[in-house]
Amino acid sequence: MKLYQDPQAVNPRRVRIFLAEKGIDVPFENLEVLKGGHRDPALVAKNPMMRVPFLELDDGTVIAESMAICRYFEALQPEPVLMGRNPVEQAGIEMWNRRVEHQLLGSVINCFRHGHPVMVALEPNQIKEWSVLNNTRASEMLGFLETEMASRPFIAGAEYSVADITALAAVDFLRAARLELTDDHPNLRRWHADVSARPSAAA
Ligand SMILES: N[C@@H](CCC(=O)N[C@@H](CS)C(=O)NCC(=O)O)C(=O)O
Repeated sequence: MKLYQDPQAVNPRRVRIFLAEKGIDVPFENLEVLKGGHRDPALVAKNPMMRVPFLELDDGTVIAESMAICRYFEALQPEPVLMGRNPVEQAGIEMWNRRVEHQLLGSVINCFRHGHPVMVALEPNQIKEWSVLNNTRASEMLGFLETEMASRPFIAGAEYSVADITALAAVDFLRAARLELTDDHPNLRRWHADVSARPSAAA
């Protein structure tokens, strides 16, 4: 088994944190996305979508998409539970993970991809207005989450879950959208300090 990933990229970090929380050791094959490492023909043959991370199993099966990889490991090793114990928990965590993934992480990534000169390497047709709009969306989502986090310790409820992992990766990537947690986000700052103190955050 091998995880193809880029140590600098935000989506692979989600899987690295997930694996660290589970205490699962998977060998990494590191590549540099900004230098086109993921477009090497031998890798494209395995992973035609040309995105990282992707997981190659010993029988050659390839699993791409960060959350699909996390689901695989959750099924393989349920403890500690990161995706819910019962249908209601699972749905709630899925709901928050998707919200954070689409409205925060996705917005930060789009702001960066369409607004930063270095990202021309991956986004040759940058649309500056799309970058600006996504900056606003990310900022609005931070405001939404700030209100939500007044009433619970973790993103999806009383327990740490994969939704916290996605949110941590997104918040630590805010600088790419020229955003940060401020005095307007005391609840998010408290949450961020808590999840950052977990050893997995170093992954
Ligand atoms: N939906 C995918 C997104 C993966 C993704 O976009 N990864 C970025 C790095 S964070 C990438 O490989 N970009 C390469 C490119 O855009 O060509 C996931 O959740 O894993």
